[in-house]
Amino acid sequence: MKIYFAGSIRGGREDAELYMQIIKYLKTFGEVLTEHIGSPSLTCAGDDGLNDRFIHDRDLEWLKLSDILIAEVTSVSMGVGYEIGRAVESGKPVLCLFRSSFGKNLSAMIAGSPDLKLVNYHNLNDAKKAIDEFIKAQEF
Ligand code: 6K6
Repeated sequence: MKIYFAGSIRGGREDAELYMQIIKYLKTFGEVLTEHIGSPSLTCAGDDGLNDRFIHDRDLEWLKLSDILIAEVTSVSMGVGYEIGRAVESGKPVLCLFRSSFGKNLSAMIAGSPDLKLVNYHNLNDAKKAIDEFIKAQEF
């Protein structure tokens, strides 16, 4: 199974360590095409040498190749929202993981979408359970 993990980059890297842990768990189910999202060396201000058009086209290609999208949506990120919208439009199963205890409000465009699965969670173990259930529910 090919998995697209989406997490904030320019929206802020506060959760980068958590992304890394989630990606590590996702790798037990299949190939994570966006493993770099968890990298501590990827900063919101940094430049990894790639231009934006290249990143956009490459990431959309990976999204097309993916069987599912799993997004951590606690940090507000325009790119993650865009990827969720593109995945929903192409009929991919989408799981959004949100930590409501963090005190942020989730966009109504995610919280109100009937075309994705939204799970409120508190810690990594909760996230793992949500991932287990979501993957089990898919028909591959
Ligand atoms: C590197 C350092 C600063 O900005 C970059 C750009 N590099 C990116 N590399 C890979 N994927 C990216 C990059 N920028 C955005 N994305 C995609 O959008 C990822 O798949 C993330 O899920 C999402 C993050 O969007 P923003 O709006 O938080 O950057």
